[in-house]
Amino acid sequence: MIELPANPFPYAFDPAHTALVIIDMQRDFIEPGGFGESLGNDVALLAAIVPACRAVLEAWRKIGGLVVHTRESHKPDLSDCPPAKRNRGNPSLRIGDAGPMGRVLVAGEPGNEIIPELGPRPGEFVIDKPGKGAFYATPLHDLLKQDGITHLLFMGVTTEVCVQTSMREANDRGYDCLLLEDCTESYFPQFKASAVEMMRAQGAIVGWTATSTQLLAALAAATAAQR
Ligand code: TIU
Repeated sequence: MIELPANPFPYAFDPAHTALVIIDMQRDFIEPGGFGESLGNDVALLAAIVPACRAVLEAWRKIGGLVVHTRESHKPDLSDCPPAKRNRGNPSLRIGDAGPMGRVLVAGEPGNEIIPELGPRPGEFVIDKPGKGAFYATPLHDLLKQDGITHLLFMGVTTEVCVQTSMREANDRGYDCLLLEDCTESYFPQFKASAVEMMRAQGAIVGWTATSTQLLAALAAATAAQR
């Protein structure tokens, strides 16, 4: 077991039963011209977490941990996109419309890809999800159960939308979840701060939070102890 300082109390996990879940680090949310910007957001804030996410991903790969990437992604015929989702907020570009990075939030389009810095490698799970949560209408829970996964480490965007929804879904399915605070971001800094606080409140009602530095130190200490 590896234990690290976390909020509201230390978090312990066995890497063999833990997955790193990276939520929606897609060009559609992080680069100009995609879905995030079409909703009226300034996308510049989100790119700042990429180096910290990359450091965690590399360390996690080094210890042989399971990696899950998700993409908010719809089928080209939009049969998995409820009209309520497509029309919500009267965005400048709706899901499925052609934008500067291809059709917005549609599988296979350039904007729908995970940013190259965090691109998936063979053997890692890539989950296309039509909702905000990673478990709704996806095979994720079955895949994690087959691999004996009980603990999830979360990174990605945006904190209070897809990350929080996914972490709540995971918590209800019995996983012990840790959110890496500096590896998640929102278009609204106050929403990130509130989401982080509300998830760890009430004795980790949704899960724990820690920094990437705390996780990386714990992984390094565990690796050194094995030598
Ligand atoms: N709009 C917003 O903050 N987020 C999303 O629509 N999707 C994700 O969080 N991935």
